[in-house]
Amino acid sequence: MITDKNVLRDAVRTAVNSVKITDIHTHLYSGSFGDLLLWGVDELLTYHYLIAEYFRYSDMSYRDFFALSKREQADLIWQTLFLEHSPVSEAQRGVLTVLNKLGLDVRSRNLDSFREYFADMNTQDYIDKVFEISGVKSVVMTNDPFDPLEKPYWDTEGNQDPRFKAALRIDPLLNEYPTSYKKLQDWGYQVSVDLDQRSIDEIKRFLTEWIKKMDALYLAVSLPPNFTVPEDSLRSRIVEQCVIPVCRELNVPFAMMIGVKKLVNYQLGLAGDSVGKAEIQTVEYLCRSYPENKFLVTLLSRENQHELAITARKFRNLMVFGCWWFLNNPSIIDEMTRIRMETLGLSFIPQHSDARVLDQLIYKWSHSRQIIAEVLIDKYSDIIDAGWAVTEEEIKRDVADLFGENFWRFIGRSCD
Ligand code: FIX
Ligand code: ZN
Repeated sequence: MITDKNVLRDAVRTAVNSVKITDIHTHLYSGSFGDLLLWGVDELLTYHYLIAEYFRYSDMSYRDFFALSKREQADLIWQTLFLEHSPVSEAQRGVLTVLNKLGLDVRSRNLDSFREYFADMNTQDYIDKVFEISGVKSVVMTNDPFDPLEKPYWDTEGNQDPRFKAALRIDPLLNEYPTSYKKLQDWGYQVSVDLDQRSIDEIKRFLTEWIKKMDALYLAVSLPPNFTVPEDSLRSRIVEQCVIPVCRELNVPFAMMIGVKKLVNYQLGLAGDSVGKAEIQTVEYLCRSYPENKFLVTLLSRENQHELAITARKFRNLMVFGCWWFLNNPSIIDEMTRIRMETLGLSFIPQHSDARVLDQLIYKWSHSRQIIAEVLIDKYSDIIDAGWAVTEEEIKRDVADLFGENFWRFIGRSCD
């Protein structure tokens, strides 16, 4: 039994640093998806987070920047954010962490030498290397049949790498039905824009067929701050009449990622989205009205986090996850993890990476492991001060729960 604080600190850090992670939300693809999988230093440098940060210093026109090659964009970002200013933001620091953990001489500041490291790298070998260094054992992809670049892969060989799991992403169906219904028609689903009963049934068939086709672990959507159910809207009707019944029948969670204000600066593209406070009463309504359904929820606004944790106390069919996007910064990860652990104990999923570039698994998880470990040390210390004692096995159990088992248990599957 551990009661000594130094022994505790070592035991927690060892457990957190060695746990194999299930990363429940990413934008990565297995090697089966060809060029859809992004990796390497130029992809790291042109991550949309860094593009937004680059324009803080640049008066180049958006059009001129996006007309440049990826290499030319990376050169500009490296020069501006790393050489002309110290790279202290989380996304800037992340690039350094990746290069450092790959064993490169970061202090050389020689971008071309970093590029040489990747020049002859084989994709599959690099996937193996990144999984090894990051300590990730499974990632859940974001799989969108409405994406014309991705759908052909699912219509042929699909995913061949068991480390990469699928999640069916349905933003166009829920947020743009008046246009996306035409694609469903093209694919042979008898739907119409007025969402009659036949359309309801056919949307359910689409969801069922694609969840099975992908072996999707959950159904996911990102939603605006004003997302409301119930309301007199196509989205609300599709959620309650199609998504909820199919998810219940197939026993897959509905993952709601709420709070995105799309393209507040449309000229920035992916980097142009922003944040707004969500309506927690919609989460309450869905969890209360559909107790047989399971809901994975992450909210984008810092101001939503305490009420989301409290809502999870009210509904056992709600699993809170991640420090999403603009929240994925050390100061906020620390705050959110403390709020959640003090409110929910260990019954939540503290983090996901949202990685868009394979290499980001290395930094996003290295940084988060460190923060979550320190919160755990404080919480174990508090209960030791109250006369409790913990064992090394219990620490490993708790850490395994936070970094994967809570997810697999919640969805009712094992990490096969
Ligand atoms: O909707 C989402 O899955 C968001 O995570 C993305 O749209 C966003 O661009 C992102 O990658 C944030 O980290
Ligand atoms: Zn995402």
